[in-house]
Amino acid sequence: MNLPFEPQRQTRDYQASDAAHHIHAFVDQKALNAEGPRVMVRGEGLYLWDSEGKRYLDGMSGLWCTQLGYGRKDLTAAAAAQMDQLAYYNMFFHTTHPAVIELSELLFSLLPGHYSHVIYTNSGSEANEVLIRTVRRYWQVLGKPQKKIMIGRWNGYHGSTLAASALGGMKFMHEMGGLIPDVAHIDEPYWYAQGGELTPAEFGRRCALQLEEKILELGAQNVAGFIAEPFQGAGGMIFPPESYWPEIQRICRQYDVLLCADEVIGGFGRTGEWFAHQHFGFEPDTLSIAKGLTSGYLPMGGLVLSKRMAEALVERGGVFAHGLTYSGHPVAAAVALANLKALRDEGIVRQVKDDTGPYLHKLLHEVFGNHPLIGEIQGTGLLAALQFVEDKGTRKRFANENDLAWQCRTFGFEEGVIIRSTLGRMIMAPALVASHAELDELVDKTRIAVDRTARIAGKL
Ligand code: PXG
Repeated sequence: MNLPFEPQRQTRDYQASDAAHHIHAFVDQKALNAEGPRVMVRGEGLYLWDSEGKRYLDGMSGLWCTQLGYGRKDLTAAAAAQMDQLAYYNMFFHTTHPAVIELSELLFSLLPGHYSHVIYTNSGSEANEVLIRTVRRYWQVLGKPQKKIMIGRWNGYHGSTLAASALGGMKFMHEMGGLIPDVAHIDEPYWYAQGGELTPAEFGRRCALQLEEKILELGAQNVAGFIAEPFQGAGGMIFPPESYWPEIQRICRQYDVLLCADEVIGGFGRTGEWFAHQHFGFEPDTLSIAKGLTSGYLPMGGLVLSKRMAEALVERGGVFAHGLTYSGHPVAAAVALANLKALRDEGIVRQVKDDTGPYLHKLLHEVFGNHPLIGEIQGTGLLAALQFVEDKGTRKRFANENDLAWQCRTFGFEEGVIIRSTLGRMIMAPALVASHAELDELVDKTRIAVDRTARIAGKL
């Protein structure tokens, strides 16, 4: 064991109890029970240790959220101090508290100037639930209550609760009780898989024009908002062509449809900008945030509103019948404040943009630029996807690309690196504090996992 601690129980004992009590996320539970999940017991910086003492470089920041890495003493100290002082209070019935006020001051100092208000939640799914009601309320206040329909994208991901999964475009989630009325979807801008003979720019415009067609089909007078991730995360870390966002923005403005960016993954420095919409250069009306807001140390999310929306809701809206027990929870707020201060004061976001992001992408292009299994390298900042391909000339993908990617992920675990597999793409999103040496290790171990996968795919 290379551990500075001893796990308190045997791995098998943890696994048996886990199997007895848990339904895990997105998994065949019976199969997982037979295999037994890895039991993670410690984290420090970019590294995790499991109950067997094996060390992993976490190339996914947990679930795209531990911007500062694990084990930050300033965050634990902020939580402990706030717990001592005021462990809980709320924002109901005419009360507030300093932790949430100070967090919002800092949050809005980091955001572009046209945002002014936020409704805090405990998660990204909740942020998107709140989004639907807030957007509909906004149109009611403006005297257009029939504007109710939300348009999302196929293969988008906005969370796992009922309305959030309906906004998302994962059909297998819809089939498991995940649909609500007044939601529609358009295609995702995934050029590599769906672009055919079109250039990326042509394809980006084509995908954006689907929004216009959908709005006209539904009637602009019925459409409340369009929600999308600036780049798709869970759906494969897909970056739209450059032509996409300007056209989407034009269409939303033209038809008076709110542009709602889901920044749950893209927010808080991931792309080298504070928010991913800044990287792509568009101006959403709302931002759904979570994950990196607290570096994942405590659950917290929120819905950020533009001044225009907030002004209507505050000045003309009267009572908004909405509230969560834990909105702006003081301990989560104190941790978020410490987290954002660290990201700002240690220059971490700038470092991702100017130094570590370009360093990672240079490495990836050196190692995978001519790799027989990799057809495309996408991403920016500390965010990258490697596309598996069977035939580079035609961009033909493997029929079993999902299995190959899962196999690659398993090889990664064996090599001591955690990378994420999605349909035929391998994703990395390491903590924003990653050093050059850690990025070297991430790419090197990923290369071993990809080479092993290439061998079973007959490409090496
Ligand atoms: N929006 C986006 C864009 C997300 O990625 C959510 C909303 C929901 O957030 P909560 O906090 O309710 O989970 C997410 C969550 C993956 C993975 O494997 C991605 C997410 C969650 C779990 C796994 O890619 N994203």
